[in-house]
Amino acid sequence: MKTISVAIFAAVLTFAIALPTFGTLQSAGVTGRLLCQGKPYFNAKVKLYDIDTLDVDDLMAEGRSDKNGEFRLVGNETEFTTIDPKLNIYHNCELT
Ligand SMILES: [Ca+2]
Repeated sequence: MKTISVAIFAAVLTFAIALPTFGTLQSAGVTGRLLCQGKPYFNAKVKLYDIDTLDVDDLMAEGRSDKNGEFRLVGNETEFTTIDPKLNIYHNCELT
């Protein structure tokens, strides 16, 4: 009985690891310019994710805004269903 339990566990693990290799490779990109109180916002961290409902969102790309406040991200993800991109912007710009 103990041998059978180990075999089942190994099969489930293999399926979970093999799963991301199926599906369709999809891409998403975003470009933008960040301003803080009308001035270019330099060095803000930006991250492009694919929102997942059953597990942690997938990070597809990350970067920082340049001296003009501009950024550009392009990333890929393999999914069975259509990817659901989201952009996170990390900044310290305070609106007054
Ligand atoms: Ca995903």
